[in-house]
Amino acid sequence: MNTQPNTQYKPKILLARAIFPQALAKLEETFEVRSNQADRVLSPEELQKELSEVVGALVTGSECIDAKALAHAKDLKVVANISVGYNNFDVPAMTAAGVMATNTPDVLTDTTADFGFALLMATARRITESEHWVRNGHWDKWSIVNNPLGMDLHHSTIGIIGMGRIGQGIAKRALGFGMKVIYHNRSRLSEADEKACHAQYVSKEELLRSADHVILVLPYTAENHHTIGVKEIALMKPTATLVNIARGGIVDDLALAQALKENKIFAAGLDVFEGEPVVNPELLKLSNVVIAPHIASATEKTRRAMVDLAVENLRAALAGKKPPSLINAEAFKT
Ligand code: 8YV
Repeated sequence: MNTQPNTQYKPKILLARAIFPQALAKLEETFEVRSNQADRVLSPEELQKELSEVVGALVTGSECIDAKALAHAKDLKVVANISVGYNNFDVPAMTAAGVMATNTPDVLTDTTADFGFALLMATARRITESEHWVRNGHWDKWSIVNNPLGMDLHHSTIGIIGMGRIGQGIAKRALGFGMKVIYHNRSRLSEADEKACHAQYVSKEELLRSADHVILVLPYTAENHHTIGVKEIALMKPTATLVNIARGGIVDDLALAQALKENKIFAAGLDVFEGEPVVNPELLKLSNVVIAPHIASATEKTRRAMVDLAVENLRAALAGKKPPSLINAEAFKT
């Protein structure tokens, strides 16, 4: 019988947020894991200190990985985001520090597209507002006119801003509802992809003017901060809905709240907010906005797949292999 203590060297990694216990147990077989199953968001100072002591880190959109966070991270080789969006990464700073950056594309595409459609339907058909109406005792009779009347989705025009994988997933779902699909994107899709989505490329202004339902699915960058503000909302139809499943900051939340209050548009569905988890109190006062706590990718199956892909990225990077979803190829040294 081997009575020797297990002296196998385990590289130290940071797991910045809580994950599924089985996934943590698996990680602990290979790594010394500085875990945070309490799920508290680390302060920038705590994050900087943690990163100075590890060779790899698994983080989420709540952890900002910039030059300050990396200031003392001399042994750090990889930061794997458990998220497809990576606006929490300063990629040039990571590359300059020789740190590989990875994300989790593909595994959440369908789940997120499903949710985009669910939020759109809830918004257009006033589902959460209706539920509150019933719970608050207002339903005393069936009525043709005196109950929450919504807007149709079927055979209307959906305008998708941001036509990546998730945007295309939403377009394909819209076809089942007989909707006309128009889109705006940094670059136009190939003819084959446009055909597969039956989608027509238009300018942002034309999209805002002609869509019955506008849905935002673009990545957040400094350039598209407040892509939707007072000016853009003014172009929309008074009967239109706006859905944001992309990132807070893409919409000027205060301008949107004001527009919804004045019924400049019909309703909004929001999964993401400027300064989340704090939601602008002006939005919270309104009944024509459906609010969700950033859950577009939140099914158990998909969250497990996101964790698994992030771990695969981390393991590859620490084994000297190219991670499957490497963002900054320049940081990969063979
Ligand atoms: C994440 C998301 O859950 O992947 C994304 O970009 O918005 C969500 O799926 C969130 O960013 C937390 O990391």
